Amino acid sequence: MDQPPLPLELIQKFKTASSVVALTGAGISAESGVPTFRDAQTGLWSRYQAEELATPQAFRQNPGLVWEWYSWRRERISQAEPNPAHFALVEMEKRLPDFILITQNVDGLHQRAGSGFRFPLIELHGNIQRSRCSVEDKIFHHWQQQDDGLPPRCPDCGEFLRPDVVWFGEMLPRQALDSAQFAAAHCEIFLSIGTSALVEPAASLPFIALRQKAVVVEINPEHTPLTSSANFHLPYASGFILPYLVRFIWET
Ligand code: BV8
Repeated sequence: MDQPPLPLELIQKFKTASSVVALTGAGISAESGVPTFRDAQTGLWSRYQAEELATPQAFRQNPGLVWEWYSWRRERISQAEPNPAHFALVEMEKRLPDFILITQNVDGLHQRAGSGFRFPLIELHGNIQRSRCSVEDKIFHHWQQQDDGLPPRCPDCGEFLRPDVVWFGEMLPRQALDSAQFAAAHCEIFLSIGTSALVEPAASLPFIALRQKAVVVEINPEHTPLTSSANFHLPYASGFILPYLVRFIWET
């Protein structure tokens, strides 16, 4: 695909901007081979909707099934590598006076690409590489996998471990959400990248930015509930357009 037309006004805005926020969703990891939430589940998971497994109710009813789903996802993520979109955001963090990355993703690919080395990387929905005691909330980075088909147990209290992620119907970590909302309320440019803009409260962040007259840019091949309100909609894959954007801003 030849060079995409990037709006000159947007390039100019980036050259003078002092604070930029990027919100990412599952779409930024799609080119790393990590299926998005909208993608159909594959294999034995094809009979389940992600939304029905990522809930406290599902874990209460069938902890083994939910734990197994996360083990399967963790295994797939371990075979994935960050893609050019992840690395383009690391470049932005290097070059911009102020850059906050907010992710809805739990795959840890932004950290593996190097994001968060200079400014906060806000994980709104947790991280699948961590588990926590389902009662005491203590965090574990390693655990002994059982062969009884049930989640491992907390070594302190014996209750099941659970993935350290935010399930549907659960509150987001207060500090992460406060920081994300503050960043959206004080930035000059807000990038919404690879998200269907459906899951709240993350989906409200670009509208907080719009209310304070930030320039909102949506990067998504599809249209979403944000598209009609965004100042710019770049209908391309993030792994294609973000490296171009970085090159145009700092190399032209
Ligand atoms: C909350 C961690 C307060 C887990 C996730 C009724 C009852 C209860 C709650 C609600 C309710 N109604 C509404 C709610 C609120 C609910 C919600 O928003 N539901 C939606 C579905 C309507 N939210 C919550 O429950 C949140 N908590 O509100 O607490 C509360 C409490 C009780 C009652 C009311 C309120 C918690 C939400 C967090 C859920 N956890 N993840 C896990 O991963 O297992 S969210 C999960 O969904 C992922 O994090 C993922 O990020 C997200 C899906 O969104 P996207 O990231 O956008 O991914 P998606 O697949 O949807 O889209 C991908 C996009 O990428 C597409 O648009 C595609 O076109 C694009 N794309 C594809 N390829 C590319 C690309 N773009 C660019 N380049 C590409 N190459």
